[in-house]
Amino acid sequence: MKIYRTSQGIVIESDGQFFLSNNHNWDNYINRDNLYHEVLNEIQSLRPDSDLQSLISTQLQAPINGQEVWASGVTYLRSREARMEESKDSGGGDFYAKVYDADRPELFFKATAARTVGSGEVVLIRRDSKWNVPEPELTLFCTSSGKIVGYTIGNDMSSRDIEGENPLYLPQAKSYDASAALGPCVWVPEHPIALDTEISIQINREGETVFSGNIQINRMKRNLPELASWLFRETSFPNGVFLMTGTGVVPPNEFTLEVGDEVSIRIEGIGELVNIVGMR
Ligand code: DO4
Ligand code: MG
Repeated sequence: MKIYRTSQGIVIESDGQFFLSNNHNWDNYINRDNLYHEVLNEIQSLRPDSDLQSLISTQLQAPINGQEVWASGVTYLRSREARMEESKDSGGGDFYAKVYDADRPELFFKATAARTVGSGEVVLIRRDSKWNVPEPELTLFCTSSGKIVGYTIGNDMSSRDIEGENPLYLPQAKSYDASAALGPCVWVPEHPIALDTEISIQINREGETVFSGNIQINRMKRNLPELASWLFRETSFPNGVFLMTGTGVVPPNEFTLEVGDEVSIRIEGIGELVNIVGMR
């Protein structure tokens, strides 16, 4: 089932039917280890309402409130190659090669809810960067106990020139206003996501596709519970946390985003996250 956050409340989609929850507290709602079964139970006492479908298209919000967004890095070979290329002049390449093979993954703080946008909203590129890309990433929702109960689509917007100049600039390359997009929903399946699930991205500019790519999550070097368990070492998340799991699709080096581009990321089972690129 899918859980949407809208300005009118929490909407549940199950087997093509839509239900409005009586619960309005997003943080309490999603932070439950038995989320799938509890929501399934809840909808037994709710009446389906097909009008809620239009509510989702007009009043959708990012599926985040009191959670933080964290991100994983260099979890796919393609990401390792891309980072090594972009940082070769600064001598930073070795760090990426080492972290790909190390036990401890690269995990970094990405965004608060205030810096995260939902589907249909604008993601930003920085004024002080000339080389920007979206990063399409399967994103986990982990409850406060560390259990993965849901999944969403994430866009880890990144400034490759800032990151490539010096790995210590990573927080500036990755974390700024509207640098994270999540949505359209939190998908809560009965069983963990299938490893042959495909992530795909398309970037359109003035009606033409200027980049597209795809990858299956089984190409990831690490497994999903492993990433979640490293995140929860010594760090607690009272409202649960979103964890982006890294990108396996990186456009060629000559590509950079432009204002007005439309970035569309699809993950089977979850849906589509669509954002327009802007600059302040
Ligand atoms: O080390 C840089 C960040 C890597 C990243 O965001 C990714 O691999 O997705
Ligand atoms: Mg990333």
